[in-house]
Amino acid sequence: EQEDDGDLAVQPADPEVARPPMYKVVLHNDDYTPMEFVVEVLQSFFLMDSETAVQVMLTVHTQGKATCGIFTRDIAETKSHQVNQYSRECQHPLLSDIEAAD
Ligand code: NFA
Repeated sequence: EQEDDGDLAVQPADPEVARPPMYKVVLHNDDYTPMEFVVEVLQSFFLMDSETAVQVMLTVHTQGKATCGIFTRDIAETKSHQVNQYSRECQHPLLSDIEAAD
């Protein structure tokens, strides 16, 4: 007889199926992109509130780079590509890339 799991997701036995590899989207500093453009990018592509976006932007500015978010590989690649494409369209040199989170 079938047990009722209450429609909760039943986790598979293999932990690498339950927990896929995660990737950081890393934003890099440059000398030309306006700070307010970086804040706008962080708010629109990574759904940060304005205070968090300013903090992360200043970390990139002072440390050279910072993590904007951690996602599965497909999502991380898409976000990074969107940021780079939008920045290029706006004629700013701002760049992101991805790196394995663990
Ligand atoms: N360093 C840039 C400036 O002084 C600001 C910046 C911050 C650029 C974060 C890229 C990323 N205008």
